[in-house]
Amino acid sequence: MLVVFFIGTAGSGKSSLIAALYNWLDEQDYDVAAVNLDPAAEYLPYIPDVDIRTKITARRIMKQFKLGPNASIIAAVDMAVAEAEKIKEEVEAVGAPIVLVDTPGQMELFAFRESGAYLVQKLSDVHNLVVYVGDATYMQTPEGFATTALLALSSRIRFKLPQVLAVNKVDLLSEEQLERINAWASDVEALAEALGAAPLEREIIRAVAGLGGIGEPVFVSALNGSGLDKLYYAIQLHYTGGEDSQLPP
Ligand SMILES: Nc1nc2c(ncn2[C@@H]2O[C@H](COP(=O)(O)OP(=O)(O)O)[C@@H](O)[C@H]2O)c(=O)[nH]1
Ligand SMILES: [Mg+2]
Repeated sequence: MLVVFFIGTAGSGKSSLIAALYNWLDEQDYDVAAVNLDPAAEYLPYIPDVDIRTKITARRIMKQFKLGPNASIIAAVDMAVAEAEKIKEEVEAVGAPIVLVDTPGQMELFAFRESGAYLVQKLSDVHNLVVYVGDATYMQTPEGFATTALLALSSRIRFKLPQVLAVNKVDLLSEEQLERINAWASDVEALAEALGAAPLEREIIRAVAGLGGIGEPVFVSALNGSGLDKLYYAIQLHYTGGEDSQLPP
C-alpha cells in the first residue's frame, strides 16, 4: 500500500487536489481510497472512504468543551490519536493500493504538533509520501515562494518522509509567472537575487534548497485537472523507485 499525505497551509487546495486526483485515478481504473483526517471539514469535494468525522468532529468538541475553533481542532487531532489503530484497520479494509490522506486545513495544528506526526506514522504503510501543496498565487512573489519552501522543509523535518512539492492553482497564473516560479525553484541564486536577500538569508535559502525544501515543483490545477498526470508520475516514482508499471501512456 502507498499512503500519500497531503500537507499544506489553509486554502492551498489539499482537499480539492485529493478530489481531482481521486477522480483522475478512478477514470484510469486505478483502485484508490481517500481518507479524511480533518475533523473541522464542513464540506469535502470528494466522498471519503474513511472519515475521522464519523468519530470526532471539531464542532462537537467546540460545544462540549466550550473551545474556540483552533483549540477544538487541536483537541480533536489529539483525540484522534486514540482512534489511530481503528482508522488504520478501516483503511486496510478498503484494500486500495493507493491511499490519499487529507489533513486539517490549518497546517500548524497538524504538522507542527506531536499528535499529527503520530497519526501520520500510525497510518503509514510500506510506501509513504507527503505531497506538500503550495498555492501558486502565493508563490508568485519571491517572499511567498521562499516562505512556502521553508514550510515545505518544516513538513519534511516533521514527517521524515519523501516529499513532492505540488504547486496548485496554476490555472490562475500566466505562463510567465509560472516560468518565474520554475526559475526560483531551479536556481537558488536567482531566488536570493529576487528577494534582495542579505548574506545570512542567502545562506539560509541555499541550505533550504540543499536540504530538499524546494525540489522540483509539479505544477497542478485541482480546478481544471492540468498536471495531474505529472503529479501521479512523481508519486509513482517514490513507489516504484522509477520502474513504473502502472503509469498511463
Ligand atoms: N482556481 C483554483 N482554485 C482552487 C484550486 N484548488 C482549490 N481551489 C480553491 O481554493 C479554496 C480552498 O481549497 P481547499 O481544497 O478547501 O483547500 P484546503 O484547505 O487546503 O483543503 C477553495 O475555494 C477551492 O475551490 C485550483 O486548482 N484552482
Ligand atoms: Mg481541506
